[in-house]
Amino acid sequence: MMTLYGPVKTSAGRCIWTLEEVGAQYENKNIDMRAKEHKSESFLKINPNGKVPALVDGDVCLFESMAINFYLAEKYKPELLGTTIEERAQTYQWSFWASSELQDPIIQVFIQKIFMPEDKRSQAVIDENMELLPGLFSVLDQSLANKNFLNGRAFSLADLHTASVASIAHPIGFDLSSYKNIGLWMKAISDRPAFQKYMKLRQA
Ligand SMILES: N[C@@H](CCC(=O)N[C@@H](CS)C(=O)NCC(=O)O)C(=O)O
Repeated sequence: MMTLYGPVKTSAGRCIWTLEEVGAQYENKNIDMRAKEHKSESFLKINPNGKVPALVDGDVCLFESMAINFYLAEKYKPELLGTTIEERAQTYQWSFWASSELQDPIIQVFIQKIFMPEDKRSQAVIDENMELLPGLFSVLDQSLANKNFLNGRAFSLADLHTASVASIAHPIGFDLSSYKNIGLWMKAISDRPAFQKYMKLRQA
């Protein structure tokens, strides 16, 4: 059976969501981040970066959450990649956009607001990154006009990767209510049984 290492409330969460989407059998091994288990000698053999998630599937050992998801989709549910060259291109485009454009400012604010003790918090870092978000979310909102999903046809890893980052807007206090297309898209995603199972695991 495959083993996915890492707590559901970290980047491992998007892999757990994908595992639920593809319906594969898996075990989720918790890694105690507070105890620095991700830096332990045994875990570094699995992911030499000392980060979660990591996936072990027989002889295959992978790090990077989105790469893990591409592997899972290819192996168990290829339609999640898109069914044509054009749809797969959309999946790559949105996955790279989510990880290289949207994620950084969101995570910078998340670190300041959630992890940093109040006396060490930098309002300048919060402000400069929050300022980037309206532009980024406008791009996403406009791209979703008259579409249920990002590739225009069906739910894919484009949606899963982008939504897994966009959903951090709420905990950092960025209001998405004026982005109507994003609201409808998130509602369609939240109706998915695999997403609901993933959310239940997060709340457990
Ligand atoms: N690009 C990586 C990021 C992995 C990552 O930064 N994971 C965090 C948890 S969300 C982590 O393990 N941090 C521990 C550390 O940086 O020491 C991925 O998507 O898998």
